[in-house]
Amino acid sequence: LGVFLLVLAVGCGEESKTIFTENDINIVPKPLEMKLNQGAFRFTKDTKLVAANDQTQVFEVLQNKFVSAAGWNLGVVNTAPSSNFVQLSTDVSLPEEAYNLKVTENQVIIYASGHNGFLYGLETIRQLLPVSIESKNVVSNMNWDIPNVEIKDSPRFKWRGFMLDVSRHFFDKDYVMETIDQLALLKMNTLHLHLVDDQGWRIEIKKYPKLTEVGGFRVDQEDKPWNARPTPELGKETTYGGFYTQGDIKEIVAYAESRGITVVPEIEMPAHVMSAIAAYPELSCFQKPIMVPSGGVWPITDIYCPGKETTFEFLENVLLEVMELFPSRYIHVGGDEATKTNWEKCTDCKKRIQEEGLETVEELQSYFIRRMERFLSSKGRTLLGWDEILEGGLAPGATVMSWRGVKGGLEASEAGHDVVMTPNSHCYFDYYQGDQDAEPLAWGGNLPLSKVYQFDPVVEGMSEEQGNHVLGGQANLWTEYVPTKAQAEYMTYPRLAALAEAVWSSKDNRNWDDFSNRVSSLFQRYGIMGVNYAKSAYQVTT
Ligand code: TNX
Repeated sequence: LGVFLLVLAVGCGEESKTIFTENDINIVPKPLEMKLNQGAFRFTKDTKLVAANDQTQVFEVLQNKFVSAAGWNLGVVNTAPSSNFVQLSTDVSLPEEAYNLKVTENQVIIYASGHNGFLYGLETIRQLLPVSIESKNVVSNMNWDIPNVEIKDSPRFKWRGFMLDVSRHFFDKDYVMETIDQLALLKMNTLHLHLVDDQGWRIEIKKYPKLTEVGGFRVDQEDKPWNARPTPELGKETTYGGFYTQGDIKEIVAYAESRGITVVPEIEMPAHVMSAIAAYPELSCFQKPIMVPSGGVWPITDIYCPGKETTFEFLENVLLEVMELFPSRYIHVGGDEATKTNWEKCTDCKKRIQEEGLETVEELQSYFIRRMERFLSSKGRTLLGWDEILEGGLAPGATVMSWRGVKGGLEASEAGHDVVMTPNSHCYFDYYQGDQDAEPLAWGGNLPLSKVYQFDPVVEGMSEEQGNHVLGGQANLWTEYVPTKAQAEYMTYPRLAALAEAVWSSKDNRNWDDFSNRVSSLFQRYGIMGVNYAKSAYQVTT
């Protein structure tokens, strides 16, 4: 009978499965624990995806991959057949975002307590599959095998973020969606959108239409160093701009949610808001008409006036619309780089200082942020701001994003506040990643892949208690010198992979040589997906 079955199997065209070794496994970020067993599971056109009805959406990414790369529409069912299936199995004892994966000859099971854990288990399966799974065209003669493994995995930090500055240059909805896909591949869970800055207001606010009609567009000026548009016609003024409608935002937020990602909006205040003041000059101290600048303005003195009640009414109305659109617990209010010379001269500001018993304009900024914090917390949200919000006294309940190195993070966590670490030394993707003469124009600085890899959100000098206040880390892509999607991808990948591992993997599992081996498989995936990653990363490993 044995011989008969063997002949039958060969006769049916059953090829032997791939034999995997440790070197074939290139998961980024590195899982917590992994054991490679002998044998493999083979996906076929009959493989079933098994889950309860309310979980089936989780399969979307893998399903789409198989449709494109294999031409198979894998069936989704509620109960497992006897073999050849991938099943989601709820295990409430697992922490949020954790998952266990067990691959055997005939079945694959992902254990998790909820949505994100299942998503991450499936992203791991995607990375265990041959890189051709990323293909947009059907690849024939492929064996879609994955090794028999047992993986136990969970993230080190709960905030694994990426910020995209859509103000200095505008990136359309499609690019934001693509970014979400790339974040999901790396098990990142937070997309911070920098929606407001001097150079452009990028979110529709129904109550104040001029914010986008006027503030969403600028006239490029050739002599401005930040005017890095792709092809400005020399000698001619060109209008540059764009914004997301509320409909676009709803689509982005829903798509991100389906991929396990929270979108955190940033509405800058009191500075970096010339676009808003260009639209509504009454928001500034002296109501001087200004234009949306096309390039850098320094110092930033055209800022909101905290002397007038109408400024706060405006901001509260804006935030009400923003909160309607973004379910995120955290609302980022910026707070950085406000030069307060107008506040020193403004009668309303002086009056406010006196009435509130304040002494300095720094304390007036603190008053400003505290008011916003009270407003946001009355709506059940948490205020998040750049580390300048520490100046003049931090608002109770505020969370701090430490960007000017780690000082702000140390100080805020010491005072018992939560922090997100995003020090420019390790997290600023607008910095050069290789030899400045060979690289395209960038902001400055030097941040090769290997340095991103060294990033640790918990820094020297933090007590255990302070460490517990570190929610995680985040990379920021400021786009003064990033005019196109291709350039944005070039600055983001593969550095985002290094950052993802820094915020996901355990400290013990982090090893640069091991990472650089694994990342080459990711390069192949980026290549197939058409992502313009920085190939120069190969040359800048030290
Ligand atoms: C500082 S980081 C800024 C941004 C610039 C960036 C350039 C921060 C809160 N403010 O406005 O784009 O440096 O690296």
